[in-house]
Amino acid sequence: MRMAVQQMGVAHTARNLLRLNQVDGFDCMSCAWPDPAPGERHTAEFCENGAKAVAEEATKERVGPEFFAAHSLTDLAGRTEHWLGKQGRLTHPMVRRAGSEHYEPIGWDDAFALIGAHLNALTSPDEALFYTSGRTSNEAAFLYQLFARAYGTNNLPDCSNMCHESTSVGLADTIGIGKGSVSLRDIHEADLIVISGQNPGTNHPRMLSALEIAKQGGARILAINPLREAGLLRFDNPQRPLGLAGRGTELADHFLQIRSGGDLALFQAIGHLLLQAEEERPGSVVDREFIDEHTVGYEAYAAHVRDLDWDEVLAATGLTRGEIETAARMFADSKRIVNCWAMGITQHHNAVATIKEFVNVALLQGMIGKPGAGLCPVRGHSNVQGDRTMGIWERAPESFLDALGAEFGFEPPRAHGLDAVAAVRALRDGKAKVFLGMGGNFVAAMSDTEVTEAALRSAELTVQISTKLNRSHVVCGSTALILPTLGRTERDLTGGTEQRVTVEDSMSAVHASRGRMKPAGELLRSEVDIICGIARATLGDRHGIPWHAFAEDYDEIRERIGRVVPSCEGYADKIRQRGGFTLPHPPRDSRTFPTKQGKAVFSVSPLAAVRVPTGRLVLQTIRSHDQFNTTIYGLDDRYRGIHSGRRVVFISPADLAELGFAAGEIVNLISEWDDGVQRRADGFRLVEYSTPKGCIAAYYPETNPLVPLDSVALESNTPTSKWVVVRLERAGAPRG
Ligand SMILES: Nc1nc2c(c(=O)[nH]1)N[C@H]1C(S)=C(S)[C@@H](COP(=O)(O)OP(=O)(O)OC[C@H]3O[C@@H](n4cnc5c(=O)[nH]c(N)nc54)[C@H](O)[C@@H]3O)O[C@H]1N2
Ligand SMILES: Nc1nc2c(c(=O)[nH]1)N[C@H]1C(S)=C(S)[C@@H](COP(=O)(O)OP(=O)(O)OC[C@H]3O[C@@H](n4cnc5c(=O)[nH]c(N)nc54)[C@H](O)[C@@H]3O)O[C@H]1N2
Ligand SMILES: [Mo]
Repeated sequence: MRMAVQQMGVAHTARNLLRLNQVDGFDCMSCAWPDPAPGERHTAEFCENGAKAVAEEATKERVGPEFFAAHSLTDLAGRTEHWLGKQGRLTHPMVRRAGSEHYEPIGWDDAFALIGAHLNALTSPDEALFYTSGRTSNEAAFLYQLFARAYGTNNLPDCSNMCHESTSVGLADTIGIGKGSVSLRDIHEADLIVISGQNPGTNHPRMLSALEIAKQGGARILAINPLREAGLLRFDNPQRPLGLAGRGTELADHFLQIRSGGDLALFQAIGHLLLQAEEERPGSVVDREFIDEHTVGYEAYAAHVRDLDWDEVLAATGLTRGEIETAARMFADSKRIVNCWAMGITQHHNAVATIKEFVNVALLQGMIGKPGAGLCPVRGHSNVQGDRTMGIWERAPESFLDALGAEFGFEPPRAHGLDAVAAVRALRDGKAKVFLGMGGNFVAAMSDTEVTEAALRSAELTVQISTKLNRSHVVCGSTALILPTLGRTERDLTGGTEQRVTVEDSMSAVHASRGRMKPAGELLRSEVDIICGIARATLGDRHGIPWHAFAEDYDEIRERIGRVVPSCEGYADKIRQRGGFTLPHPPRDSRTFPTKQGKAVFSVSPLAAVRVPTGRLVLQTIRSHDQFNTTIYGLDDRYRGIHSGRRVVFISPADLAELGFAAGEIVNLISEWDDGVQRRADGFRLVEYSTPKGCIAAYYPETNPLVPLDSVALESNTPTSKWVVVRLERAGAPRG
């Protein structure tokens, strides 16, 4: 509340927060956790971090032409992400002309014409990149991919490439759809909830309410994490005033303090133990009927995990056999298991294989497509799942492209486009020249900051459609545009009527979102309006796409979504229903698995613990309680006991002793990657912390300079933000 009132004032705070996640209000932009059914919502259906996200957007501070006249690009490039974000909302379209040290105002039509001229001058449409961050509405996302494809490219990298891409790949291969298979009700009804690689207390606080309901119904919770995250172990429900004062619910019944990257080994061991338990008590653990009817590959999987190398498992996980056996017993004794995960799983080299291992264990026990059970990847950005549904995907399926082409009368490009990592390489190598960012902060969010910054600086044109100032405006192409846009909280009067947009949450529920606040400036335009402006200036009447009509009435866009996007028939009508509707999910709805094989797929992955050379540590890069991705709300991380600073490294007492450092010392981090490039991040304070030996943690984005561009997850190409091998150097020691 303190942060909200400081930024928005008291009246705005009250008005805004009470509309958060209400049926007729706006969707919270702080995470993709679903809302309860319309009749079951609280008056205050938001969390502390949702309130901070709203306050950040509804701030009274403004960044206009005077600001840019006063601050050169060199000046701004020296500021922190925290400082940039705190300057306030962007209010004017601004241009940086080639060679200039300053942004200056530009009219909307001139800005659109400038973009159109650059795009039309490219040798090939594949020299342009159309990035999307997951806050973008379904309507804007649908038009953005339509525009990119009508222009001629599938280059649609998005934040998902750095986030849950490993989930999308792993689930699509095994269950036939890259989305989670549970509803909120399933969480409430589960008897075991497994939470791996996720810090819900900070990043999905409303999930804790669901966990609390489950616990009251008798569910047990198994938490798997290198860190003893506060929200996992104990929780005071802030929605219940009494909960705040009390000790709260003890959440986790069993906690496995696993080594980074050890989850694949752990889940193979659990599979092994479940098969063993089944042999001892036939018919009690493994769901034979489900396996026979709905899966392929069981025999090969069973043979693989029966032959388990326990030494490798113990080395990879850092756990004892007893701890793993306790966890396996929890699986064996449960009838309804929900398995949740987030970035601690997806941002590893072996992420896709790990997720397939989650699927293996779920299939073994038949935990898909029945009440109280399923797979629950917890998405990050509030509409990242919806954007993908709408076609923001560099590898959209042929069937989607066919439907798009048929609806709009053009032949979409068929070659796969570039993802986030490939986009940086293309800019670096001079193969891409124009970068458009629909939201987000690509420069700060991407790995290998120095490489990414140089790549963006080499662009001929960068365009950022944004609400707030960030590093991607400051580290820009020779010509650069900032196009200020409305946020979720704001009234959208595009076309002269009050418009609303739609979003999809982590559990495939789609619903409307409508802001009511006065926009931060008179010149702001909606994302939809801006895309239509750019499209008209670039394509003119090409293909006869009615950009003007789309911007006049978003129902026109929804009509087209209904005709192009699978399972969205009648979209415009369906989203008028109170609370929206839920997209079909064949495995969840009917135990049908739309894979190549027509069944759910057991898979076999090799198990080998990765040994890190002595004196080296594995760094994971995480979020503090006071940030949203690259937006830094404040410099504290209350739950981890950190105040007034972000350049800290969490390290175990054992590593401190072995490496000869003392808590409180300042160190530099040097990344070890075999390509001859020195990657370093200097000036971090060592904080003694409970984390497995050899595994350290520090905040993102400050540590992104350490993540090599080529260090990616197999198959999904996601940067390995949770696995960076580093060494520590005493600050002040000679470099080299
Ligand atoms: N307030 C707030 N909310 C947010 C965001 C935010 O920045 N702020 N970001 C949003 C976005 S885009 C996303 S993707 C989500 C991110 O939500 P999270 O995934 O919860 O975010 P991280 O901070 O990356 O936390 C990763 C967790 O995984 C653990 N971990 C790391 N490595 C391993 C491992 O090898 N095994 C296991 N089992 N655990 C591991 C870490 O200790 C940490 O607890 O949150 C969304 N919500
Ligand atoms: N090292 C490391 N790197 C990571 C991660 C990690 O854990 N470790 N996590 C990765 C993950 S999970 C993700 S999702 C990415 C995030 O990558 P991004 O999504 O690109 O980054 P954000 O910080 O969420 O973007 C914030 C900016 O979005 C703009 N914005 C906010 N609201 C709106 C809106 O409504 N409309 C528009 N048009 N713009 C808006 C504001 O200008 C703000 O500055 O980062 C990834 N990078
Ligand atoms: Mo994310």
